[in-house]
Amino acid sequence: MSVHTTACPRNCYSTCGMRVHVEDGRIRRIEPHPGNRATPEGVCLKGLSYVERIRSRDRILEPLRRTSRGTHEPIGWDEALDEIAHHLTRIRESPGPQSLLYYAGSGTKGLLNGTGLELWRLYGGCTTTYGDLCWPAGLEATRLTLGDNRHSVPWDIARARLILMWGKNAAETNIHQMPFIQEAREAGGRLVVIDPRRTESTESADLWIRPRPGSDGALALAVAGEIIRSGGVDEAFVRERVSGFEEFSHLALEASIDWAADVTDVPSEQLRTMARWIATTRPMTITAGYGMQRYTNAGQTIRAVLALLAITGNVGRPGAGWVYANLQSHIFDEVRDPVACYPPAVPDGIVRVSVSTARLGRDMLDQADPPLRMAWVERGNPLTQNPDTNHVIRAFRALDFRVVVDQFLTDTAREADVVLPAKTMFEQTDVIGAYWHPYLQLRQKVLDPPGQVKPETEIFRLLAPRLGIDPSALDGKIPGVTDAEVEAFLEAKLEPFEGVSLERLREGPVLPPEHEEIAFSNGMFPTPSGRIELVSDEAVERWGVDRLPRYREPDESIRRAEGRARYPLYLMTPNTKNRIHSQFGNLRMIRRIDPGPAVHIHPDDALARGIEAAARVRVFNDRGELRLPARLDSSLKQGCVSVTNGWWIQDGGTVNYCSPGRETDMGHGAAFHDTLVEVEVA
Ligand SMILES: Nc1nc2c(c(=O)[nH]1)N[C@H]1C(S)=C(S)[C@@H](COP(=O)(O)OP(=O)(O)OC[C@H]3O[C@@H](n4cnc5c(=O)[nH]c(N)nc54)[C@H](O)[C@@H]3O)O[C@H]1N2
Ligand SMILES: Nc1nc2c(c(=O)[nH]1)N[C@H]1C(S)=C(S)[C@@H](COP(=O)(O)OP(=O)(O)OC[C@H]3O[C@@H](n4cnc5c(=O)[nH]c(N)nc54)[C@H](O)[C@@H]3O)O[C@H]1N2
Ligand code: SF4
Ligand SMILES: [Mo]
Repeated sequence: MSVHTTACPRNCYSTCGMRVHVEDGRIRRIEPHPGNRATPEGVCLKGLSYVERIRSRDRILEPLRRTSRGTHEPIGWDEALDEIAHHLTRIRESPGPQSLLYYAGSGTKGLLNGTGLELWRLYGGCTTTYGDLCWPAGLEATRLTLGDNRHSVPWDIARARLILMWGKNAAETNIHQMPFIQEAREAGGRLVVIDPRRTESTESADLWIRPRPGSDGALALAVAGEIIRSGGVDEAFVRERVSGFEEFSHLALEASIDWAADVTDVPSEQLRTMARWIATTRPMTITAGYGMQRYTNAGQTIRAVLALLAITGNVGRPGAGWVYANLQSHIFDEVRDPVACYPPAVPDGIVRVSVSTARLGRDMLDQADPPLRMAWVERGNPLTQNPDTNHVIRAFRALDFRVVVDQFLTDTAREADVVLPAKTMFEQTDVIGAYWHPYLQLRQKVLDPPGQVKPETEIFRLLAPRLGIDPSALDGKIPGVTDAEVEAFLEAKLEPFEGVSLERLREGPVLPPEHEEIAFSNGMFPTPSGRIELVSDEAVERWGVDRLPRYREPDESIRRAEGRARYPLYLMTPNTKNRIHSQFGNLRMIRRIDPGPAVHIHPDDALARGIEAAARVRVFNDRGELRLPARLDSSLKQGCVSVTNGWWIQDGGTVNYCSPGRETDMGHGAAFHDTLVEVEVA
């Protein structure tokens, strides 16, 4: 039996540190790594399901080629790579290398993820995406306000006396945060959860506020106004650390509680209670999720929510602060600098960054000079996960040739001409960061890849000579194929960072250099004014929004007459405990718990439509439709329906048939939740 340090690389707040016990080439046990102070409880059910996942009989173990019947049959690596190289060489000549779309999703974390783009640069170029499906409106709003995306260590929230969990369902999506919140509550702290749905997180709340979707900006402004009126402002802090308070306070004072109660559909009394608690309780931490920043007004919403911390002096102090994204461990990539999410102002002539992730389908179809001919997809399942599925399908089908690298025959892989088998987290060593806790961790190789599986870096090494790329050009850009070469490559990347080495990472999680336990405790904010900015000229210049976080209805809203008339219901598509987006749901162990998609609808909304429990219904709008069973559910806010995100088309339909290919107001995020639908008996 050997025991290895590793970490779960899913796009998940927790990024659990773990120790795996391996015997006879099999994982026998997975236990928490004691060096990760944020995840002492160990992995979730998904983590345990890796034992099934890596050996699943549905796993792709060899390259596959699509047949004329639309099924996939095995082919050898040489044949697969020769065919791919043939098409790549053909399109490089005409219409040019940028007719290749390189699409990389968030299926796994790792420093080696960057090697793909290195290959395409050597090939001659490609087209790729900008923006992100996940969190960028909030990242950008945070950067504009605080100057940087970092927060205090996860266990600091236990010191808060008031916690606002805003648009987040940590009990399902960040399970390791809940014990720290519980600790705060046991010490007398209070928890307010702001979510239109009743969730496992709202169950522990001392106050549960359920706003109409997309209206949180109005809520935050009115609560700020009430705090200002009641004398709850930390004047010394505002004087020293905040810029734009005067202007902001005019805006907040205009936003009356009665106005906000009407806009948000939250009783005035609850808004007043929330304001009173904030005005009188210190320290306060706000832990904000990514759900509420997938609206067309979301960046401005996040700015308004951040203002509640700024005016009450709840930044840079123990137990206080903004828990959104802690990018302190992102020492390598460019996520930290959200400008990397934007299309470059000056194109480099090699990589064309011209496709918005949020508008993937339409933008793919619209590319010209050259138009797109071919796609290479890795770590992503855009047919299921990107908005406006019908356009995404059309755009993929309009190409000459598609390559998908994945572990399973996902909806996107099914469209591919060639599918290449992907490694799992246990089959190649890599270094990963996290976005909630601060640790750098080693995702260590503990098993050889099964069947014919090869890690992406090896695929690139094999493909390069077929594209006429001299192998020496890959040095320092793509590691060699042996384990020792991969480790040497990683070691060289770690070299500039003091105290971070493979040797130390093999022992356990490592804090990044210059780690800040309490974020912004030095009172320095890297904004233009050096202070927390409630007014932002950059917001105007870059995004064309108001310099103040003024409230605006989302584009798709029942308060806009044109929306309400035809499609009166909000389609919510939250994340759920036993899957990460489109991953895990195909495993038998998970299926047993969550066998298929269903739409949850409030009994009154169901009654008004003649929908009975378990009836088959059609959820639809102008963009598309889903047909699935209904579940009557009084935990939903009336006027909202909900289908969990991540179901495959082959399971009964992705929720994104109905969502719009539309960007958020800042950061080039995807406004998934600006989605109104109607439901009827199918
Ligand atoms: N188990 C599990 N964990 C995950 C993931 C997963 O798929 N499964 N995904 C990971 C990833 S990539 C992400 S981005 C995060 C996402 O996890 P979270 O940050 O928790 O975000 P969501 O689940 O999208 O939404 C959270 C809550 O926001 C609520 N919400 C929706 N609209 C609004 C609104 O207008 N106002 C308010 N106040 N609330 C609203 C929803 O009802 C939902 O309960 O989780 C990560 N962790
Ligand atoms: N309607 C709606 N849509 C949403 C959301 C929502 O809340 N509502 N959430 C959005 C959010 S926050 C996110 S982050 C995205 C996530 O969407 P995606 O970025 O597409 O991520 P996943 O579905 O997690 O994984 C994509 C694929 O990566 C594969 N994969 C895993 N590891 C590897 C590997 O090592 N190599 C390769 N080649 N492949 C691998 C998996 O098998 C999986 O098929 O979805 C977004 N879509
Ligand atoms: S999916 Fe998230 S909670 Fe589960 S093991 Fe991985 S990092 Fe931990
Ligand atoms: Mo995400």
